[in-house]
Amino acid sequence: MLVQRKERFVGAILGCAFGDVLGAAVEMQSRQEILLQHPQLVRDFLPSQQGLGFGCYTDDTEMTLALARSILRKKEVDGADCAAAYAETFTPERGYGRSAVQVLTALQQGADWLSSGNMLFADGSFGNGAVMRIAPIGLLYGLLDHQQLYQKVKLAVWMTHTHPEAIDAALLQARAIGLMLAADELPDAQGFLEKLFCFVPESTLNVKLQGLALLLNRFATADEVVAEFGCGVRSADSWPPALWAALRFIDDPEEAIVQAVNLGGDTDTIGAMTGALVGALHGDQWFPTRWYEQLENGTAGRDELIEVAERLAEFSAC
Ligand code: R7I
Ligand code: MG
Ligand code: MG
Repeated sequence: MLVQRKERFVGAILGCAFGDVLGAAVEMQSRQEILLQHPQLVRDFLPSQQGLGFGCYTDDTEMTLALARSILRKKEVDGADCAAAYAETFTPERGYGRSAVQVLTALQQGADWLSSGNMLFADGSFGNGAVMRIAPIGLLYGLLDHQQLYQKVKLAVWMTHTHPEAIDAALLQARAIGLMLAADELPDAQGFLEKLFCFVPESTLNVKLQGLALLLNRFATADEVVAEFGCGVRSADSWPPALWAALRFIDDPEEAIVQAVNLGGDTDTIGAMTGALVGALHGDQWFPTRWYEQLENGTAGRDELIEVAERLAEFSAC
């Protein structure tokens, strides 16, 4: 497997966008509801539920792009600048979480990024808004040692997510993306998970990872994955299913994203997280033409996503 580094950066960022758009039209529908309407699974972009244009991405990709832009302009992960970038980019129509809307509005009005993450929930949000956007950190810093990576992740998410579960999930996804980016052959699922367990000892996510290992080991079905994790907006309910789809369909990135989205629940986010993982491994050669052509391509659309991904790759080589 000889996929170039730059292509893998593009794969991860566009993979995120593809999963986001594919899942957005059925976000928060259960797997049963989706299968009833789409017995052959959702495989094509559908008109948006939220009134977004056809092929438009949501907050998952918007925040990923904002994080990437901030790193590129500061040449490092700067918490204050990340917060400013999220606030600048914030488009409420793109379907942000309830607390996220409040936090980003406050940041636009000058709130302090160090304390903004506790506005709605005393312990911080455990929503998956931190992990959904972490791909740029995974691509650039995913193989740093635990403490260094933790600091980068924390700076990128603290203004919206201070809950340990949200940070742990983002840390794991960043590491997983780093591992995918570095892999020169298709990773073995159990070996891959072994490299993640030590990252979050004695935590909710560690227990979830153990469960995921068992499911992958016995080739569990998508229904069993939904029964085990729920696939809701909570970080610990949605990130493990995204990793399941990536590892279970590791040789077929399009199928991995399709399977992720059709789990139901937080479909755009699960799809986005799976897309970033498989894209970091497979690069850009697998892109389905229909997804590529239909992805929005106005301001901050497909071409800009590709350009930012390529600039991240160049920055990583410095
Ligand atoms: O985490 P966040 O950015 O949301 C991301 C999700 C993704 O599915 C996106 O596609 C988008 O649809 O939103 O936004 P938050 O508002 O921080 O968290 C999302 C939701 O998680 C909240 O609106 C709450 O319903 C729930 N939640 C909590 N509920 C109770 N107690 C998050 N933290 C808590 C909590 O501590
Ligand atoms: Mg979304
Ligand atoms: Mg979502």
